[in-house]
Amino acid sequence: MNLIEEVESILKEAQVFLPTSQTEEELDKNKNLFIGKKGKLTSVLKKLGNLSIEEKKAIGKRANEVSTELEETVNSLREKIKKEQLEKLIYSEFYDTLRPIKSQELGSLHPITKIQYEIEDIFVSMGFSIMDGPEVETDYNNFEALNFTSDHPARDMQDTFYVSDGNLLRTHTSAIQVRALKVLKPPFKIIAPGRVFRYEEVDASHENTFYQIEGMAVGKDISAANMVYTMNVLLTRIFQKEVKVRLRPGYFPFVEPGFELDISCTVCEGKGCAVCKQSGWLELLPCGLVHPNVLKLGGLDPNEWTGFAFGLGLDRLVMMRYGINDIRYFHSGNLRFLKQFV
Ligand code: FA5
Repeated sequence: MNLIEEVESILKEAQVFLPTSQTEEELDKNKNLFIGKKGKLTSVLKKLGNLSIEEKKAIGKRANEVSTELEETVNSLREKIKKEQLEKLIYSEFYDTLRPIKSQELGSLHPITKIQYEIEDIFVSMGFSIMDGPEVETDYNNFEALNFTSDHPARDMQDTFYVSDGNLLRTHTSAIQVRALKVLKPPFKIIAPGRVFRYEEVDASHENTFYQIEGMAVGKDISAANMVYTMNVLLTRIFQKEVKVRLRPGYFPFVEPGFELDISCTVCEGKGCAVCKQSGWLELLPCGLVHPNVLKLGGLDPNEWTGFAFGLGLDRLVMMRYGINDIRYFHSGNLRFLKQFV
């Protein structure tokens, strides 16, 4: 084989061999076998020494052409390898979010959230709007504007977590009454569900973090009868039956008159248990007519406007509905407990 034939055979061999490369590294290694410093083409050129100038020129020219052609082959093979690798990567990382999953992998709403949504529906059907407020509140919204002056003894009824900047973790959703009076034009009817915090000794019916739903209606000639009717609609729809309730006087600085609506304990059917502290009754729904001072601080004339307000303890309502005998189950993370409500 003369040298020009050798060059042609190197070209042919390379064109068959280079496409077998699987990776860029392999391709580079294979490329060097043909057109690298120690490659086959270079070793042919090393043999040119004894040939005539014309022959050297002809073989040199052809060797250059072959080298360029192989360089182009390598470039296009490199692109092909890159594309294939990208496709492989995309395919291996592709996650089909719509593929069917096992039903037991699904989570579900917490029983407190479920009842919250139910209550929201009941109140929305009665024309109430839903309001929200922050969990870290000002002393003014949580106490002062609700007629608790700074030295008011009623502040002791709600042991409070204070934040270092003087704000506090709201002890009740009543703080949202103040926000409602600030931003809404009467007449209005709102409910405001939310998480509240108290520095409480935890027991079967007391948590330090629990849920309330506040309600407030402000308008002309709103009376206690409107309030009792609204509470009755709520409880009948939640319990799906007549539940025994009692109304007794209750004291809250922001309502006058104030009431405690108690419900006959559904855990022990009124006989007495740890949840109702053996009394047969559970304090569930404090309520009353909005105090004139609260209306005044909210910028309304109490001679013109009246209203009612209530603060429902959501955790205890859920306990009564399902006969749960300890409030601590709710945040225990006990799946056997939670799965009962799926
Ligand atoms: C209040 O929080 C008043 N803001 C309610 C109110 C609103 C009165 C509007 C008048 C007008 P009280 O501290 O009683 O009131 O709490 C209300 C309800 O929250 C209670 O009836 C009870 O169901 C629930 N609750 C109170 N403390 C706890 C606790 N530590 N753990 C679980 N639930 C609680």
